[in-house]
Formats: sequence, structure tokens, C-alpha cells
Amino acid sequence: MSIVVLDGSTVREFVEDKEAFNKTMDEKFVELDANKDGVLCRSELRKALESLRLMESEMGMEVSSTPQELNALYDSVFDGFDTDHNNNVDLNEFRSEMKNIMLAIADGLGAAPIQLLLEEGSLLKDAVEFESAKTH
Ligand SMILES: [Ca+2]
Ligand SMILES: [Ca+2]
Repeated sequence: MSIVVLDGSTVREFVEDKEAFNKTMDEKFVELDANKDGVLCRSELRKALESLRLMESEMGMEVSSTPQELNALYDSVFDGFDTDHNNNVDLNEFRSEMKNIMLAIADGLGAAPIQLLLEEGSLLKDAVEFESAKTH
């Protein structure tokens, strides 16, 4: 884990650099596709969301949620990704919903830089590294 300082514009610039963002998403997608069939099923996406740590902070998940509540929440998130409702998430669906999520996070962060403790592999960390690679 590492401590980073970021604000909404750091995240937004990362998302809006289509090439950099899609490259990162492609790498994540391959990593997450555990059985290598080219799509993410419910359990693969759930694992992804758990590891990205987006849910707790950005989607209003309470630590005290019951397993039933968590299942319902993950189901609704999966449905958000699976826009053509074929019960799996392909690369394009993954890219576009991750973009929505990241932009929502950017809005949530606003203009004031905040300190965050991020785990390895966090997408926000990718955003920070993207920015520092650019400015140095
Ligand atoms: Ca898969
Ligand atoms: Ca789909």
C-alpha cells in the first residue's frame, strides 16, 4: 500500500487520455479474466470489484452490510456493466463502465487534493502514476 495525493482532475485526465486509459483497462481485463474466455462472468467481476476497493468508498457500501445486501449490490453493479444483458461483460462494456465509475469518483473527489491510502493494483494509483509519468 502507498499514500498518494490526488484530486478529481488527476482521475479525470487519466480517464480522458483514451489511449492510456484503454491500455490500463485492457491489462486489468486480461488479469481479471481468470478462465481466459475473453469475457468476465459474475464471479470474476465481483473479485475485480473487491480487489479494486472501489465499492466501499465510492458506491456507498457499508462495512456492516449483510451477505444478502452485498450480493444484491454486486448484482446491480454487474447489470451496470452488462449493458447488452448477455450475462457476461466484454472488454468494451468493461472499458465504458469503468470510465463512468472513474468519472463519478473524479466528481466525488472534486478540486481539493486529498490523501488516500491505496493498495497495489488500485485504479486510482494507476491514475496517479499516469500523471506523475507525464510531469516528470
Ligand atoms: Ca472469464
Ligand atoms: Ca454483455
